[in-house]
Amino acid sequence: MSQVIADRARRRRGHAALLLLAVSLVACAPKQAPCPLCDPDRAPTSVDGAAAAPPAAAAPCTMSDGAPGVALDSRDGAYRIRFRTEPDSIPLNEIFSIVVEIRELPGDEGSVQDAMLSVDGRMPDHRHGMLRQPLITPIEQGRWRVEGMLFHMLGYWELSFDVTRGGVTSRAATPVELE
Ligand SMILES: [Cu+2]
Repeated sequence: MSQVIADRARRRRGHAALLLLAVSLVACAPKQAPCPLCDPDRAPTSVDGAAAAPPAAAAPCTMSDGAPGVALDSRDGAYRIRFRTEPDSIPLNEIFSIVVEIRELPGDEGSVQDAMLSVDGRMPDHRHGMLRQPLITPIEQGRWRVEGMLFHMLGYWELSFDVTRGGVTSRAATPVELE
C-alpha cells in the first residue's frame, strides 16, 4: 500500500516537473532574443572539399627570425605554415596578432611566392566566427603580419589559414581551446 502511495507521489512529482518545464519553455521562448553570434543558416566554410577534416595540432618550430613558433601543414599537403601569436598565447577577448610564414612542400625550403593569405577564427560548435576582420599585411614574400584578431568567447575555436595561389586555395587549420 505504502509502495503504491510512494509510486503515485513520484509520478505526481514527475508530472509536476514536466509541467514546470513546459511552462518555462513556453514562457521563455518568445522572450529569448536570437543569439546574435549564432547563424544556423551559415554553413561551415568549405575549401577544396576538406571542411570535414579535423584540424591538425600545430607542432613547435622555429621561425625564420629564430623565434619559437608552431607549424602545421595545409590539408592538401601543399604548404607548411609557421606562425607565432603576439602575445604568445591567445588571450580571451583581447586583440592579438600573428606572424605567419609559409613555405612550399615538399621540401619546406623556399618561401611561397605570390600567394594570398587569409586568416580566420571560428567556433564551429557555435557556428560563428570572429566579430571583426583581421588586417593582413605582407612583410615580405611568404611572410605576413595579421593584426586585429579577437577570440571573444571561451571555448573551442579553430584558427585557419587559407593560402591562395593561381586560383587554388589550400587550408590549414588548428584547434585552439580558450579557457
Ligand atoms: Cu561562441
